Amino acid sequence: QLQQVADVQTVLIAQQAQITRLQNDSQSAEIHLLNLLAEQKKITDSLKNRVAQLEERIRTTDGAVTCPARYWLFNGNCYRFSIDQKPYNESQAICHEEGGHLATAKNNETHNFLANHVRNTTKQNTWIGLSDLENEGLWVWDDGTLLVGEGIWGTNEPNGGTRENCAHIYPSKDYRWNDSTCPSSYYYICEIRG
Ligand SMILES: [Ca+2]
Ligand SMILES: [Ca+2]
Repeated sequence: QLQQVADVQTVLIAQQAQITRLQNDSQSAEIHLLNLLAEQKKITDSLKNRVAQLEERIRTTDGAVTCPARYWLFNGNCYRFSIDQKPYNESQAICHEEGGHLATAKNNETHNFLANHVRNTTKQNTWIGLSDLENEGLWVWDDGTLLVGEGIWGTNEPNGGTRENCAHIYPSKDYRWNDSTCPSSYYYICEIRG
């Protein structure tokens, strides 16, 4: 029986040693984990700072222009590409409420910026601010100025006469313009002058 007691003691001592070892292991694993977490937080913080800096630079690179949230800066003006589709007049009202108007594209550079964005995102019909609603054939920008020159129409456009009085970027014709029926629901682009 003494022998049995001695055996049990030996087993207990061995188990105690193992428990101590496991405790030490888990302690150092915990320390390691805490170090990793601290390291990760440092990296996350520094990335956040960097992103904030870059966003700030994008907003302010063009002179002193700052665009509202969701607006992109291009050549001193701000543009927002909608994520919803609306008839022309509703799109127009939304842009006006935001303090701007539907986007104008008075030169190739601006047209290409807008068209490329559509090409790289929705690839769908997208209203710009150009219509001949008031006088057939007289195209007026949503800022009240007249279209000067030919415009950047797709082949054989505009072709809709009094039936089609609102212009949009038209993926089917190389992302140039088409006159379409104003009640159609398309994506739209708002512009705020910088
Ligand atoms: Ca027309
Ligand atoms: Ca047309």
